[in-house]
Amino acid sequence: MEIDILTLFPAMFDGPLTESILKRAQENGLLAVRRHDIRAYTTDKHHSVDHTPYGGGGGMVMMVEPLVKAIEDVRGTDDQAPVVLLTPQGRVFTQKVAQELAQHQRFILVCGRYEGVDERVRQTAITDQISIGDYVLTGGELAAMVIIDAVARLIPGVLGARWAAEEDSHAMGLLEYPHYTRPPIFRGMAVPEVLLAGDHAAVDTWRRREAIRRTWKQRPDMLLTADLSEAERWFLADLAEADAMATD
Ligand code: 4FV
Repeated sequence: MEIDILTLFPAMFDGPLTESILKRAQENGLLAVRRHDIRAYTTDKHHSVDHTPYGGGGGMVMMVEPLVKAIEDVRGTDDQAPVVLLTPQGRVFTQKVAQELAQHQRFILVCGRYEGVDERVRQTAITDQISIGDYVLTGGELAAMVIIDAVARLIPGVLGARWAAEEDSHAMGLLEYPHYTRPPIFRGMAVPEVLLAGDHAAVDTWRRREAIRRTWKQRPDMLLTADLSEAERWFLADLAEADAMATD
C-alpha cells in the first residue's frame, strides 16, 4: 500500500512513521508513506500558502493554487487513488472506513491548517473528506496519523498474527472483551478460571459474553447493529432485565 501525505509540517510524522509496527511495515515493503511539503508548490517569493479570508473574519485560509498544484502533481495520472481531505466537515472515521481505505492500493491524505482550505480545493481536487471526531485540531496531521495507523494494521502481514485484525472489537461490532496475562493473581485479583482451563470453546463463549456485557454498559448504541446469535440475544435480554431490576 502507498500513502501520500500533503502537509506544511512533514517532520510531524517522524515519530509515528519511524517506530514499532509502522516502521516495520515500511521496512518489509508492505507500506510506503511519502510526505510532500505543500510550500514547495508555492510560486511567490514569500512562499505564501495562506491568506486572509474574503468577507473578513479572524484567522487565515489555505490558498487554492499551491494546494491544487500539489495534489495534481502528487496524484499524477492515477485517478484511482482517493484524495482525502482531513476536516471536521468530513464523514466520521470508523473501523468500517478503515477497512474500506485498506482495500485501496494507494490513497492521498491532505492536511489542512489555519481556519481551513479555500472551498475551491474541494471542488477541484478532493474526492473524499474524513473527520476523526467532532472537535477542532490545529491541523489535519494528527488525523492523518490516526488514519494511517488504523489502515496500516489491516494490511495482511503488518500485524504479527494474521487473525489479529479480524478479532478487532469494532470489526466485530462489539467492544473488546477483557484481556488477562501473567501473573494469575494480582493483589488478590485472580484471572477468570475459564481462561486457565484450556477449553477453547468455553473461552470463546466467555469472551463474546464479556464483549456484549461491556458493550451493553459503555456503548449500547453499538448493539443495534451488532451481529449476535440467538443465545447471545437471550444473554443480552438477561443483562437488560438484571439492570432494570437493579434500578427499580
Ligand atoms: C480535523 C478533525 C480537524 C480544522 C481546521 C485543521 C482542523 C484546521 N481533521 N478530523 N476533527 N482539522 O479538526 O480531521 O485546518
